[in-house]
Amino acid sequence: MNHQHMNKSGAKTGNARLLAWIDQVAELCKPDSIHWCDGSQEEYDRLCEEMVQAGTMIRLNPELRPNSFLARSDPDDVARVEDRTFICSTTEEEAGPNNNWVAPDEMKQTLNGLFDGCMRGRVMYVCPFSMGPLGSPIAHIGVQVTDSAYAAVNMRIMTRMGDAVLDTLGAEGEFVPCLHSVGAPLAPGAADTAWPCSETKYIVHFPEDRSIWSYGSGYGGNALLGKKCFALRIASAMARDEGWLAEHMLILGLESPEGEKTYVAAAFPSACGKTNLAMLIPPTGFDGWKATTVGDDIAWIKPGKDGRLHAINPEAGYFGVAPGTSMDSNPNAMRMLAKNCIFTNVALTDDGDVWWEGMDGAPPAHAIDWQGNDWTPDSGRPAAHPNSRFTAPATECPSLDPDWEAPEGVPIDAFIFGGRLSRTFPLVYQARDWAHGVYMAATMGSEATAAAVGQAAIRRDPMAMLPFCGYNMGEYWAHWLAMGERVAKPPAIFRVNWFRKDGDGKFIWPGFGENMRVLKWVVDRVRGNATAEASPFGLMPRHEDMTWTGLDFPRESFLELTAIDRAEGLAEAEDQKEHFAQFNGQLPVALEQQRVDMTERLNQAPEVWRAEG
Ligand code: O2Y
Ligand code: MN
Repeated sequence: MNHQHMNKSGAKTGNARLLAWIDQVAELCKPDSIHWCDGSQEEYDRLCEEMVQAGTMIRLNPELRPNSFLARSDPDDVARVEDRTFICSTTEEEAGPNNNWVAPDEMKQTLNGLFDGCMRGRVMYVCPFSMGPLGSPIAHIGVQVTDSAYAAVNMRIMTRMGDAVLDTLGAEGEFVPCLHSVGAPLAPGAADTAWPCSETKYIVHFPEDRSIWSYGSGYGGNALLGKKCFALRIASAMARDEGWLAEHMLILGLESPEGEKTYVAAAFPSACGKTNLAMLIPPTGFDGWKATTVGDDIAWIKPGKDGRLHAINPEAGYFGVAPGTSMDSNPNAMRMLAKNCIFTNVALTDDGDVWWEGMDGAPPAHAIDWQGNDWTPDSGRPAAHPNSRFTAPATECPSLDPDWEAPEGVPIDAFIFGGRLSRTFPLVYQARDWAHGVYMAATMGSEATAAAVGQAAIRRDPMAMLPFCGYNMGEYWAHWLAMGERVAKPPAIFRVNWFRKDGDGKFIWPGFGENMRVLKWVVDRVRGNATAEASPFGLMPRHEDMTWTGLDFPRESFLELTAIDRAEGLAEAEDQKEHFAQFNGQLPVALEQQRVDMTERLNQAPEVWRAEG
């Protein structure tokens, strides 16, 4: 076996635990060779070129999309696999009803069987990576071992990866071992496929060991282990033990014309437009305001010496959904994708560029779809897979915040939680206090289906963390409640809903850049510059509390958008009972008390409450 960079005297790391783990993994997986990724541009270019030669990636037209590639996955390997994702804590109760659980010993036996010889005929890439700026007190190190060059190059975009991480790790440093295999060993002389993977898939987390094993998939969150597996599932358990928060949140900076900067962190369920909000451009009427991007998906948040919570984006790139991204919905993202990107499962145009549904302009007359077949607008099927993705370096983002790599993070003044709800919930409201805010976040969710008749069921996604919390959600809520006590100045908490519909089923709120109007009220509230009206749900703006320059949004529409129907509110409070009941043994009493208090406020409210002042 060829151990590049790795011999007794010349190893690039003296970290005994890392070297021992690599030896153990190599012995189990039996790769043909081992390559320690240095993280250089040359290495990235070489691996991409090798994948072009192997048919795994297509180089896009360099004149239209310089240094960019298209990969097409196996049609059965196109998304995260939640039903194959496991949290293997010692007891089932520790994992909670929000996770799939198997006893750690039993799972290790299964995995040892699957990983035995799984890298035969392949290169084993060792990718040391830092989640967060190297050396930041909020950052943590991981090492991903993978037999996928696609995973290795994506990890170079999504994390700080390579030799510099080994230097920071040093001889004694801690790291999270992340073992990944596509689960497709190659017999001697056998031809490879463009996207090797296995029908058998396991995405497994051991929160007590702080380790990750992923088998069978080469796609996204299943394979780029720094992201959902480490930065959310394992990190949420670390955060509970160490007194911080690992959250599914974007981080956005908002700078006033006077140069006052306010940072907010916002959680929305997957595919609710987080990247759009993270890269928002203030609309007409907000001259002199700037919105800047720190992160679009994950925030690690620790108490600072100043009594505030400080956040970093642990990632170094964006793995965003392509369909729907356009100059209309997200001009910053479109500019970001001009070069140095990897696209996965989008369509290929005849001039060697990419295309997806919802991109600006007319669809191409002909393209090659995400499965490599001819496609025309009459084909009757999408050209790009609905979960097709771009992987883009953060440094390509035009709205990147100047402090996005500040080692101490940026101070967070507001947490914003949102869902996709066509009724009942107003545009925005503020929590009365920390415990009320935790309750608002713990009960958030989106409609499971369009509400054709009556009230659609809400699929609850507390803090947008349901698929990502690495332990019992009830305990996680208790941790959130406790975090409010750990800092002198906890952020204010808000709920938003961009998706309320009128009686004709039309969205009332224009959304996108206009969401800045809501953010401005949030900023005004945390700075003590705006008043609010107490409603049964929380503190709400009146029409006159918000900035309307540049948008004709009549007071009547605003009242419709913010009205609270008592019967709908009470039905919501009743529905929350069932949600809470799942976490019975671990449900903090403070949250049930908040539910009771809201019911009480609704019972005392008029049939329809309006923000009329
Ligand atoms: O399907 C996947 O593997 C990607 S899921 C994803 C990717 C980027 C950001 N967020 C998500 C998510 O599911 O929340
Ligand atoms: Mn996400």
